Formats: sequence, structure tokens, C-alpha cells
Amino acid sequence: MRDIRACIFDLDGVIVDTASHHFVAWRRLADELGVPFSSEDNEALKGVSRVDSLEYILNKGGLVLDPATKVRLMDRKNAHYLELAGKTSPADALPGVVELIDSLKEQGLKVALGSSSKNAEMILTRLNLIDRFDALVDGNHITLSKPDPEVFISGAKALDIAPEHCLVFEDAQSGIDAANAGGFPVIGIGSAEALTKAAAVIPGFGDYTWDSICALL
Ligand code: B16
Ligand code: MG
Repeated sequence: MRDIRACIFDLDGVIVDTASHHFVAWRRLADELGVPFSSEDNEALKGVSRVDSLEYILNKGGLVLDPATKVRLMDRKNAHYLELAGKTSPADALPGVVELIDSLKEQGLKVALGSSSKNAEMILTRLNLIDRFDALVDGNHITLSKPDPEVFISGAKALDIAPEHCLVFEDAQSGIDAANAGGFPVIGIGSAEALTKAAAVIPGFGDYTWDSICALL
């Protein structure tokens, strides 16, 4: 059995389903640019930073834009995203996640956030969960986007716990790849067809206790 001393949670798709808001907001921007944007494109953008997501859409459409226009487009996408995600409330936490975090804390494990999102603190605050985290690393603190392991390595450093003892929960392939690159054990949240190279993939936390998650490692 692995010696897990902390868990690092991704935000979008693991703690709350804001991925659907990102999808709606990126699709509206892509429509305005005349670039097709499918749910497969959205899957590829999960865990990917705002700027890299815009570059993906521009590349797909063969569009070359100046830096100021790119900033304007990202601001517009984010404003639309905030209209949708700004209504997040504690009831939006995904099934089982609050219970899992509480049971980790009761057992003396540390809990950190490892998200690419620059809106992570706002969302955690709206979920009423921010005080439960021992460390927060998000898109405002990192220079390299997942699949680079920077976000998780920073989280482990903030907790002062080695990566091998920090279990990552991730819904995006880019995040699973980031965890593996940093030497973290990782559990995928979603479908085993969409996610590869995780120690295990579970559909969500609803049917799992901490003990049953440990048994998967
Ligand atoms: P923002 P995560 C990621 O969050 C999302 O999965 C991804 O779709 C989004 O583009 C990225 O955050 C940046 O978000 O525009 O809010 O800074 O899954 O790493 O928690
Ligand atoms: Mg995610």
C-alpha cells in the first residue's frame, strides 16, 4: 500500500463541473471567429491554460492575430465564463468531493489545489471550500501549463511533502500526464476510455470512501 500523506485536487471537472461553462464560453468565441469547436476540442482543452486554449482555436482556424487582439478575445471569453461560473454555489460541488476532503482532513492528510484556472480562488470561495485547503496553486502562480508538472510540484512544495506521497485527482489527460511527469500517483476522474496512464479511473467520488480509493493504488 502506498504511503499517501496529501491529496492534490484539480478544480474544473474534479471539484465542480465548470468544464461545461468553459465549453460554452469557448464555443461562443470560436463561433464568432468562424472556427468549428466540438466537444472533442473541449476535451483536448481540459486543464489547458486560457492562453494555450486560445492558441489551439486560432491554430485550428488558421488565424494569426496580434497580441492585443488575443488579450481582448481572452478577456471576452473570460467575461462570458464568469457570467456562467459566477453563479456557482456550495450545491454545485460534485457528489462526494466535500465528504472526501473532510475525511482526509479528519485523518490528518493535507489537501491542496492544483488548477490551471486563474478563477480558482473565486470558485472555491463560492463553493465555501477555500478554508479546507492547506495550499492553493492555480493559473496565477504558474508559468507552464499542464501537461507540465509545475502546478503539482508547486503544490507538493507548498505542503512540504514529496510527490510520491501526494495523490493527484485529475479529469484531464493533460493533468494526468502532468502528474506522471512530476512523479505523482494519479487517479483519473471520468471515463477509462477517455483517460489513460492513471493508476485508476473512477467516474466520480460519489461511490468512494478514502479507503476504497486507497485500495485502487
Ligand atoms: P481560466 P483545471 C482549467 O482548470 C480548465 O480545465 C481549462 O478548461 C481552462 O481553460 C483552464 O483551467 C484555465 O481557466 O480561464 O479560468 O484561467 O481543470 O486545471 O482546474
Ligand atoms: Mg480539470
